[in-house]
Amino acid sequence: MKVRNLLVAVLLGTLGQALAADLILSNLGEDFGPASLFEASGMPLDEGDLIQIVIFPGLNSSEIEQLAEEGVESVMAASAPLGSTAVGVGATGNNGGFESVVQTPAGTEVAGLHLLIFNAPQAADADEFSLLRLPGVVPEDEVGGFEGFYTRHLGEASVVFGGESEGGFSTLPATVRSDFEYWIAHEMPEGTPAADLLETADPDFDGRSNLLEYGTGSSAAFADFSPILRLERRVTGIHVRYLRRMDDPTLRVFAESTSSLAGWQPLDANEEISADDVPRGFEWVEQLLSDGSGPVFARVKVERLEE
Ligand SMILES: [Ca+2]
Ligand SMILES: [Ca+2]
Repeated sequence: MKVRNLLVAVLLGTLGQALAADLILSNLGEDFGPASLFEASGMPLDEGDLIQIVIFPGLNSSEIEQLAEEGVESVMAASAPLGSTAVGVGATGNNGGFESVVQTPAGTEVAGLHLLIFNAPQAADADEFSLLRLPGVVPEDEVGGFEGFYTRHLGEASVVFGGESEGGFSTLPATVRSDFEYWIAHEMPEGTPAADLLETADPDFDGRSNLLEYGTGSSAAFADFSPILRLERRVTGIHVRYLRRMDDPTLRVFAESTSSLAGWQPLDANEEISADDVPRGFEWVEQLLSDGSGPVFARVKVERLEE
């Protein structure tokens, strides 16, 4: 008898571990009002566009709003996904419609549910997104043997990032901040003295000012030893090659040369641009420096344009 009781307890325990709350999300049905999904242009999102259900562990709503303003990369870095679904799935293939069943983690109460909606089947291919907040808490699992179901309709959501109209919700182009102040605040640890955040400061003691690191793609927080400017000898002569930030219109990143270490001149001839194998917002620049017949010096300069 005792053995049998033990077996039942073990079995129940196993069931309890395996069960999880099922979260059912949709924008189907008329009772909840209109809640279709559109692009910024007003067209329904295509079938197959990605909808990611996420939570933001440890973040409050104003911190989440700030992340959304920074762009989709910041949102994704701070969020944890719960399954994924796509526009048209479970909605008889209708563009702009979806229905999704997602299992929440076993044995945990889930609060702060959000929907990330992209205008492409993969986040990396999307140039528009919206972030919607769902009310309520998904309860803990039913440990008595029945799975918990928690149903939410898109019409109950509120916009964190994106557009909203009578017809539903829409994605918007991502707004990625690319200014120096934003960059340096994320490069340096919290509590860094203000003097170390200046454009002219060199908090990692590698001889490169923060502005130079910002413009040429190195880190303000870690000493960099790889050269900013690489020289390459080719049949046509000696070429320079360097990384240049392109997403900040207040910045000018350019190479200069001199044959006498006096009278540096901007190197503006024969510029070749390549976007291969670069961080987002950067490009490789290659320029002919000299035919190799005499001594020549080159350097990269980063300047702030007058506003
Ligand atoms: Ca430095
Ligand atoms: Ca550095």
